[in-house]
Amino acid sequence: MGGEIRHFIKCIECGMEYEPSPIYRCGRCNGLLEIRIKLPDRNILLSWKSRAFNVWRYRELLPVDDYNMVVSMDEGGTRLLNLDRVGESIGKSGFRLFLKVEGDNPTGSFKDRGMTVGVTKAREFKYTRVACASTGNTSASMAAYAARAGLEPIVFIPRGKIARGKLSQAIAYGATIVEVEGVFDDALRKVFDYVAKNKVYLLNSINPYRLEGQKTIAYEIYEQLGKVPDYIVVPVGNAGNISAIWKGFKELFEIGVINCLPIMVGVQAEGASPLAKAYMEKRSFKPLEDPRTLASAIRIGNPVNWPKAWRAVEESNGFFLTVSDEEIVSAQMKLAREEGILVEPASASPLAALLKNQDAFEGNIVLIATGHGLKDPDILMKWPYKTGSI
Ligand code: AN7
Repeated sequence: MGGEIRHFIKCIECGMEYEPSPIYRCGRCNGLLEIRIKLPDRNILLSWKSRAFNVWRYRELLPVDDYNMVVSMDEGGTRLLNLDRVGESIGKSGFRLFLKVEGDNPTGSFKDRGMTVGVTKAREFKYTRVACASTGNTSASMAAYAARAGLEPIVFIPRGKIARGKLSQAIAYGATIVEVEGVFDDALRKVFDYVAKNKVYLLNSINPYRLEGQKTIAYEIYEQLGKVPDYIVVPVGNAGNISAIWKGFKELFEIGVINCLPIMVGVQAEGASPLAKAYMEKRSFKPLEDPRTLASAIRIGNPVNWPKAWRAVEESNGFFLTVSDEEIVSAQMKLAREEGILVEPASASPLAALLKNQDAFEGNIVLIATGHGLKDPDILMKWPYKTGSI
């Protein structure tokens, strides 16, 4: 693949179109941007089948024209495991649970799918530095991909509020760490300021290229299940991932690979649920000043991508749910102790939401486990456990 440009950028609010370029918001109306790919026809499935199971298997649907530029670590291709034991313990007939294990990715979270595309674009656009604000996983992922590309990573994090596993990764991969007082939202404001004044490429999920990598979760689920699931349940923080997964399914539908779409369900932690609450209460979105939850990955009060996530849920006839910290930890323990799968707290929120709202679901349900359990060891050390003497 070379030469021919197969995508453009479009504002989701006013429809303004842009050439491929390093922009983050519409110059006319300040709306969020999305990538529009010139879609191939459904025969593309055959090419996919002959390739390795990873993000770049789907390269025709990714906004990179020169495949030689790609910065990759064989990300994606994560396991889709059944949760039959958990399913049986619920004791409800007519449904089957699956978990998409995104902790399988190179740095232990779904962010790697976005970073392989985002860092590739940074290189194409000739940046030498990349930056992000992060609750942890984005910083770990960006730092690793930047290292692999020979770029300089700068991460803005809320001081004292990111899990140890994640901060230690960012340090290990050589990021410059900028600690910001406050919460994630304060760090995001700081990084917006910083990239406006410096030649640094921004790799938060407001960057529409990053979300393109993340949409491959949808393609993989379709291929692994052999059909479209009835429900996709996703933890929501900055609200990029749920938007990306929905975009992935819509593209498969437009190509004609699938003829139905899943219902999208977004889950937020009760103390950090500005989007879920606004949607459930049928009122307009208002950011939350002081988000609180032990699921630090999704401790976000002003999700940048809320308009995209709102639309994803609305278009799919889906809904938002909230779960308490106790429900999150109890779901996290259930996954570990009944299925042998360790995920981080945010990633257990879909199971917590399902356990709490069983009657809202039926058929094949895919829960997205966004990050690995070892990311946040301090939480695990507080779990009760049996001791024995031999
Ligand atoms: C494990 O790393 O926002 O709704 O800065 O790490 O797309 O934001 C992380 C988010 C879910 C929410 N699960 O995804 C960051 C960051 C885990 C996460 C989310 C995050 P979005």
